[in-house]
Amino acid sequence: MTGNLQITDARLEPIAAKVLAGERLSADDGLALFQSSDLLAIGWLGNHVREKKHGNVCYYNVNRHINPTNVCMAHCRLCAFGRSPDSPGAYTYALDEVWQRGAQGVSEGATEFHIVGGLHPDLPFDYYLDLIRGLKQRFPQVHLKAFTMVEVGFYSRISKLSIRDTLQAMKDAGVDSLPGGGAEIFHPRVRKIICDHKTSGIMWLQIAQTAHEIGLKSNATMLYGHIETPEERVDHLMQLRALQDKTHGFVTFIPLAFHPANTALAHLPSTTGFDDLKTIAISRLLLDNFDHIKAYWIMLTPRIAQIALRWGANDLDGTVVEEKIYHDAGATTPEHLTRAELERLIRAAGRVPVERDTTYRPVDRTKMPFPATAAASSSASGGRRTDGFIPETSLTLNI
Ligand code: V47
Repeated sequence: MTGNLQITDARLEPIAAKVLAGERLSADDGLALFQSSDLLAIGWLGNHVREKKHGNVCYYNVNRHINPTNVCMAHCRLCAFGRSPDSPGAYTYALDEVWQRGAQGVSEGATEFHIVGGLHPDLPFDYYLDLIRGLKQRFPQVHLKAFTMVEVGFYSRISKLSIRDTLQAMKDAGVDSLPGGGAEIFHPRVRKIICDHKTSGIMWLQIAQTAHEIGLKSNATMLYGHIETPEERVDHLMQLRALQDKTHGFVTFIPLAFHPANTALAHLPSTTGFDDLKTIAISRLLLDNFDHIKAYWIMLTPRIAQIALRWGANDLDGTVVEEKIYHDAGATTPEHLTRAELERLIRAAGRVPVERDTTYRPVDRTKMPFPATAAASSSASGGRRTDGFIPETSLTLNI
């Protein structure tokens, strides 16, 4: 049809024509793409849109994940991370532990803390607000991307504040934006099976809308590769696109491949590389109003994430350092890639690496050099050092 594009699935011809004309795709187009096996044509189209938006640049960031607790009342079937309070392996960090992890992150040059955790039955909302205030006070230069829509819904319940007031309190404490987790698949049929006690899809979208209305940007995700149908994937993407038309508050979309190990859905197979790449490309094509599509290397593996940079993705996420949600679910990827490793992956894909902050401003390391590790970590943590793991039973919470 054009240049290098070769289509073997004739059903993709009209879709390709629309993409090349810059026209919005319909839900039916999305379904046809998911039903097609023409991976090369779909990838070519995803890449076409990606290059129109971002040229040859691929972003990454230096971040640090902090998961304050894995104690969770939701007991989602999809999840291997959450624990009951008295289960082996249950933990909750005292606030000092969180700040110590923050100090470690800063010593590694982190520009972002990505903070998410379980729905703990006993922690008050003030624990989370103090956590944020403490991090902001100690590390004002670091962007706090904290708490999913699901956590916000839970905090609103325990604090008896409205969603708007809960979000406002988080913002006043120092939250800068929200990560995209907890979206899963919005359709109630799927939610009933994989996360029946979790915030509904409608509620997730309402909380995101409210966050955007009070000036908090957020990301969005889609957990795919379990029991959802292609129609339910398309529905999910269409609902995100419709909200983005209203608020323009989403920054990045991250398709998350389901990892079944150690979950109640362990009998399901893992996603395939074919599906991973197709989902990245189709997300890029359907979400025309999202600036960024992230190939989260932790879950895709660095190898597939690298290929995704030519299938529609323009971001690899970050250095991460400590990851629990996927590794509890059997991920065999490393928990940490250095900047040099991320840059090597990007360059080897023929892209130009750009370190970004959470708002996609380039980070200039000549102006923001890496601090000396020992000094930063001991001054910010008062010299205290533990292995960072506190069993729930022996915990003294600083709240
Ligand atoms: O909300 C949980 C998913 C999410 C499993 O916003 C699982 O920049 C696969 O949202 N297999 C958390 N997925 C991760 C997340 C995220 C990651 C990276 C960047 C950003 C961002 C957000 O992980 C959860 C859930 O959807 N999840 N268990 C599992 N077994």
